Amino acid sequence: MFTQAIVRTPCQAMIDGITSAGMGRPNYDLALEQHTNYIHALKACELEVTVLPADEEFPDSCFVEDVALLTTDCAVITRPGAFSRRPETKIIRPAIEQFYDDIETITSPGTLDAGDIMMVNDHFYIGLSQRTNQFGANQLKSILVKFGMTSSFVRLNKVLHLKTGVAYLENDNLLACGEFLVHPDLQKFNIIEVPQEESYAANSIWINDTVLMPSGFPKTRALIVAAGYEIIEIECSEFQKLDGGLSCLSLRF
Ligand code: CIR
Repeated sequence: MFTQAIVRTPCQAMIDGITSAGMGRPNYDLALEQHTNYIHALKACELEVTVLPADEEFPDSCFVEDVALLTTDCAVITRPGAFSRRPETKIIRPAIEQFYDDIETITSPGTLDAGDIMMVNDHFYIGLSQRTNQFGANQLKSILVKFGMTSSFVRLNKVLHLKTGVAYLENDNLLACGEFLVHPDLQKFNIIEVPQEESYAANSIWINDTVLMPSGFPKTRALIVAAGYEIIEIECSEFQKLDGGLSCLSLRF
């Protein structure tokens, strides 16, 4: 179970955030409204939510998931692969210090975005991506070993982050699409296959037996309901325009 979440209010500069989506610039007011609804959904899942203030210096800073990995035993501040996002680690640290005594860090030449990390109990799948390199992955593996946790690497080729394409929904259920459907290391799970035309819905999140998913993906919704989950749908079009999704917008622990 998770009890806490950390989010950061989107800043107006988000309209200049990094993107490859080709969907146009986000509408800031709509993004704020969607973010508020997101916070309500986290609270509806029994989480206490720490809301950090918008920071105009960092357009992508609402995507807090990438700058830290919070486990039951340790916190790790990452070193984001995108140069413009590296200083976001400094502004997240004070919030994490409220909850963790020992904080580990990923250091140069390592890069790692925690959007590439999928937690399955005490095992962590680490995506090797455009943002997470082998140095960063090796560093994280060593940190996790110190705390009795294991990890394995998953190379990805087609999407930004590992969790762009997979979401662990607990109880051995894995929501997956695209290249991850056939990945040998993931075949041990009950795979819930997200249809290609709904691939954005693979970035859903399990929180205390409820699945938060983006709205507008009826086939995936039906599959998740059939697997026995309660669902909360959230409109997140403005974050999709920045290659972001529901998981990226919070740290849950
Ligand atoms: C970026 O490119 O870094 C942001 N525009 C989107 C980050 C999305 N984060 C995630 O998938 N974990």
